[in-house]
Amino acid sequence: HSLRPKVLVTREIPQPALDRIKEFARLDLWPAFPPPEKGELQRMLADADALLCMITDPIDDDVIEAGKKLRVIANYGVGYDNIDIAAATRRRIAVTNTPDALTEATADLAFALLLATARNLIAADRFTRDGFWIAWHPQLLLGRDVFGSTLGIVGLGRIGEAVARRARGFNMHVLYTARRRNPKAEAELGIEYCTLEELLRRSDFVSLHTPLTLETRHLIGAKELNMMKPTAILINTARGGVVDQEALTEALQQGVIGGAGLDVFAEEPVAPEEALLELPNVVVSPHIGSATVEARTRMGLMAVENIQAVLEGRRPPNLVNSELFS
Ligand code: 8YV
Repeated sequence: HSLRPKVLVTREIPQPALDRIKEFARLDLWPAFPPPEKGELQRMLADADALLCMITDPIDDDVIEAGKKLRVIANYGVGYDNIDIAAATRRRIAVTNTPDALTEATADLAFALLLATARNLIAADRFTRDGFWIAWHPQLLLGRDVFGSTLGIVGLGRIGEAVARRARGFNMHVLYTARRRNPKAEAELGIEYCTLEELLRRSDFVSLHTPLTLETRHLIGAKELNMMKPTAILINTARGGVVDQEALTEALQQGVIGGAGLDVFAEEPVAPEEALLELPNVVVSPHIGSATVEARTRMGLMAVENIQAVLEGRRPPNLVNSELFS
């Protein structure tokens, strides 16, 4: 029995995924709360063959070094900016992620934030509950048209494309910018490629869908915010680091842009600064892009499938450091 490999899981993920692990390995599940700190993670990794971790677990060189037996790091999420990929690759440890599993859920949330921000939905809910609805006024809680507006998508990967598909139903004109043009998506979705600057200047809504990399860190700063329309709304369900959050707060305070719907922040998991929260034209959520029962279950099963593949000596289906197993 003790010969079975050990899989360390840093948070309670959906039960079907935990059950699957027990079919081929020993499960070492970190208790519900608080999450493991670096030292504890290192200690627990000492005899682990596989690690299933989250975006809020920084898996740096030291943590990877502590995993003497470690063969695979399965990230519970599509973005893996929390993991030092180069360090893992040097030690020939496979890193995997969970693409596809959360594409539609995250695109749904991007649209939910877009609609909620454009139509002041959260303020309207609070207004109604708090007993302020004592008269009707034609200027009460005026928002902005979504139907027929222009949407700019920054980063046309799986999630960006899924957002573009939704935008068709709202008769939106969709602009996109990406590292590479995608003629197939242009033809299929009727979307228009342009530079970031042109996209920022023309869009009523700008939605971010890039990974966080050295190239995309603070991609949207003061200069870019100034290119946007004063009525434009910024949506971020990607990574907080893609936006210069201080510059965004300032732009919102000064009316440089019209509003923001944010699921991700410069620092997580903590509430963003009061200066941002007190703005009436900002809607926030605590990184719940993939938070549906279905998506999270798929993510769990996918991560476990990747772990099992590596432990059985097979190439995992969602390998990030593709130079391994080549
Ligand atoms: C996860 C995410 O909830 O997939 C991603 O990149 O940010 C979210 O789906 C998060 O990574 C938790 O690990």
